Amino acid sequence: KVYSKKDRLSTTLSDFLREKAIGGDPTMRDLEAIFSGIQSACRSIADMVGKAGIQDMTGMAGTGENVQGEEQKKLDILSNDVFKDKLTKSGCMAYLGSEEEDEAIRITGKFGGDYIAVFDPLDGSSNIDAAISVGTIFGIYKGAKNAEEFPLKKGSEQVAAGYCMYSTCTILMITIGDGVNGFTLDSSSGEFVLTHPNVAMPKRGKIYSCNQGNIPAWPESLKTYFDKICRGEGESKTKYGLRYIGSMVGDMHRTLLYGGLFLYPADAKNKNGKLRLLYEASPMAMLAEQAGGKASTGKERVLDIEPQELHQRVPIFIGSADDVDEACKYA
Ligand code: AFP
Ligand code: FBP
Repeated sequence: KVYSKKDRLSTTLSDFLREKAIGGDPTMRDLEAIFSGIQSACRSIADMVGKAGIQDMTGMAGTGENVQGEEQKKLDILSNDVFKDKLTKSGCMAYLGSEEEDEAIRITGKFGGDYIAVFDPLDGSSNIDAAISVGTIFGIYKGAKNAEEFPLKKGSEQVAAGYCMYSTCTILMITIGDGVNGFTLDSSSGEFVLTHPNVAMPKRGKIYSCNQGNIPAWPESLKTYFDKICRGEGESKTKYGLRYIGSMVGDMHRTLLYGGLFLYPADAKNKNGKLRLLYEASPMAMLAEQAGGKASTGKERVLDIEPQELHQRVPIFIGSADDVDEACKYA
């Protein structure tokens, strides 16, 4: 659908989803309920992130390390609680898998449903104390009602995915498998308003985004690729510039809008890269593909990976289609 500026700014996320559910498709009706929970959780997290400094919510929780071997911040825990609560109350969930929980959570009883949500409630949380952008990432799957164990599904089976970025404004970017649309939180009405309809990533960008401190541990072929794009000697003959926040949501938001390449390859220390397949790589890969881009491990499409465990890591090359194709030749 093509939106005029007036249409777009009068379309909230709830309107957008309700319109899609009007045909009576039961999955769309469920997604309406799930996204109602997600937007409510994101509103609360945005509020907490904004007030972290004045409400003593910066710093470590003192709970020790999570299953990733990372110290949990106070806001990691609070965001996780909010996200779990709102998703559960959607009444659609069978399982929840969170970065902050060792094991997946089974939802039964009156709130139990057929869907799986995997999420990182506050990704990039090491940036919070410096008031730098952070975000929530999520992927939604269907078909878990009768599953005895947490069903591990390929990213290509996601029925929806998205992220919410808490930055100069709060933006929720979503896909339900028919393109990517972005909604900005209007803090006066509390509504997410359609500000980024039908997002299309440029086929080629001129920005790369990676932790350059890891380059000495990269494979030699990737170092060659990197040298080439920095000198303007890559396939596009453009000299690339670096932008790296260290908060995947922020780095991916820019990549979706401006194009370019975000990469976290395997290196000598991080044999499978750093980013988590289920609640970082796969949701972002679905968004990238739905916006015309690509996402690869360097060897295979991220969305084709059969996951082995909830917290599995994968190398990732994601962004503009031509940039991902070029980088993968050196991966
Ligand atoms: P934190 O949530 O611990 O800050 O990790 C964020 C993250 O998983 C992802 O958002 C970034 O892209 C990536 O780590 C940055 O990792 P480096 O610090 O190794 O560059
Ligand atoms: P813009 O306001 O045009 O984005 O420029 C920002 C800036 O002056 C500094 O904030 C920033 O440190 C620098 O440019 C980045 O420059 P480069 O693009 O060369 O890395």
